[in-house]
Amino acid sequence: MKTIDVCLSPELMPLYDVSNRTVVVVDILRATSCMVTAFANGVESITPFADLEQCLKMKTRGYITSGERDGKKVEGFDKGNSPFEYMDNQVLGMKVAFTTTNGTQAIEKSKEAKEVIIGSFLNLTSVVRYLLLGENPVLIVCAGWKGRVNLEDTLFAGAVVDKLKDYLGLDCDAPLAAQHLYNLAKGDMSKFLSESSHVKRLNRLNIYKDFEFCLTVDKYKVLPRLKNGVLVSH
Ligand code: 3SL
Repeated sequence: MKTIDVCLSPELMPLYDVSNRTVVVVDILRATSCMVTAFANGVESITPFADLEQCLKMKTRGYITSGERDGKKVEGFDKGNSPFEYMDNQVLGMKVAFTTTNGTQAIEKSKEAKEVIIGSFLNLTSVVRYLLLGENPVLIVCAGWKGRVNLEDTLFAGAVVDKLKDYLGLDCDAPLAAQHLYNLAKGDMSKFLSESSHVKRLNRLNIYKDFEFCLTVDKYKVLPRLKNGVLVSH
């Protein structure tokens, strides 16, 4: 039976052999929600970078540059990490170079996987369908916060596990824990997350509307995937 596992922090990646797995990278608040929004709004590609300077250099090659650290847009970059900056033709047909505190670091750490796709609540069903039809064992990689576990990425992992539990075997207790948490939270995820560390962090930065938007389930059908180091959705 095909299996599904959850890596609750990128720091735990050395424990997993991903060479035969489909990895789903998730950073609900807000990197992967932003990426999914950008593809749904017609971006051509997103090149993820772990390093700020390398990302910024892509400006000279005609890329839109997106840079976030600690929740804030980095000086010199065109855009930050709010999904609302990637809507309404703002990135239509463009190539974006993207770097964030945790999300693009998690993508970087997943590059040895057989394939990498991008997950968020915004494209939950597209992710679930793809995993169901695929042949590879699955690993959901939660971006977390600077190596620490966070609730919102764990809830997304739990939602995926919950929908696939009758078809995929569970590798260890992390998917089980994520699934239980999701079932506790799913009635009101917004309330469940209101005390979480990153929601408090975003609130301190006066970022409120992104949180509710990133919890919207199945707003989009796109499924970004990594091809030769670049995210595309076709
Ligand atoms: O850590 C990340 O990659 C970001 O998504 C964090 S933030 O939501 O932009 O603060």
